[in-house]
Amino acid sequence: MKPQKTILRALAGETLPTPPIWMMRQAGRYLPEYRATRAQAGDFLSLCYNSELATEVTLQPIRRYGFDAAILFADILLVPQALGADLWFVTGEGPRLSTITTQSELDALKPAADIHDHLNPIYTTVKMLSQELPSDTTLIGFAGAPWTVATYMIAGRGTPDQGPAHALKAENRAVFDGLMTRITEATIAYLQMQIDAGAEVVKLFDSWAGSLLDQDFIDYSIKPMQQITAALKKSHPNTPVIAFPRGAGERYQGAHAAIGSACVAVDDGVDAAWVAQTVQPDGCVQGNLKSSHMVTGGDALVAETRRIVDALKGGPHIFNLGHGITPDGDPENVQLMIDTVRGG
Ligand code: 1CP
Repeated sequence: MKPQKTILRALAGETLPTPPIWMMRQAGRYLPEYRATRAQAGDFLSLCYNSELATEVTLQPIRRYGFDAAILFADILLVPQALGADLWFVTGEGPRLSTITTQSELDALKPAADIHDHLNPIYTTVKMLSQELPSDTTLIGFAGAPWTVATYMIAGRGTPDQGPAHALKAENRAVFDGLMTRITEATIAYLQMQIDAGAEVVKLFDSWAGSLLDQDFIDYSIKPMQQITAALKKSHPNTPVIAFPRGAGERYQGAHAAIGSACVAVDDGVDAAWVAQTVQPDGCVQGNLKSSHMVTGGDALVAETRRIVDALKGGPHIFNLGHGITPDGDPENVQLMIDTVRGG
């Protein structure tokens, strides 16, 4: 049977007259209603693990804008926490984790099969969403890709150049590879449970893929995402995967085939016309609009949105930003972007 929802049709390879649309970080601090619910939850992690409130913030941008997809409200760092790492958020700074840089620290992590008790509230959120979403809205589940998750587990925080992860890769390949394997196994198990709970699509965020050079990019960004995609194809053959190797540049070419994903999400570092010529012939593409347009708005936002829609109209395309909307984004600019995509 052919899919009915626009996002699923685009992911199945269909070229639509108007691209379906959603936005990375569409539930987030730029929305006053998100800030209110987050205050009610107390802190960010409590919001992630409170299924009612996580469902509420996932639905907020759907109610306000009618996006074609909702993305589960959670975080890529819940998997390290489920594996036994300590995780907390420092206000105004970002995440902090206990670090994994030695064999004994790696050995102390839980097996991948043991993550589900901890992550059960997330599966409950997915179930609640699949019941509450409008019938034409697609539910997207997600996880971090192994390299990106490993960069946080090794450094214990976000890093501008992923230096600590590159250093461990160079100095203790056995621990690095062991950690990558553990994350890969946990990610497969986590996404399988999200799909069983009702996620119709899953997305892999490799936000720091761009700092992997040459063969490392293949070995640590492409291959783990390929392994996860292949495992999901086996267990859940009808669930499309969106892969986002952010910062891949020219290496977006051939990424569909190398990963085996239905869709490749591109950041704003590549040109839409180049994407149309070299990436889109292999399958659905998503992304590309600079997030800063959500801050600045105006004619430039309209012109750039039209340019991307026009460049990618000859193939399967899901309209999105090249990265998440920032907290200083203006909710009215989001509406302007949507009106431009839908209204021409
Ligand atoms: O204060 C707050 O309310 C927390 C801000 C916030 C939010 C809204 C964080 C902390 N995470 C999230 C939600 C989130 N994170 C989603 C929800 C769905 C949606 O898109 O609406 C998703 C998909 C993520 C994924 C995520 N978390 C990524 C990959 C995507 C990306 O942005 O590159 C990464 C790298 C993270 C880690 C993380 N979580 C939060 C922050 C501030 C960060 C980045 C830390 C850093 O390196 O600086």
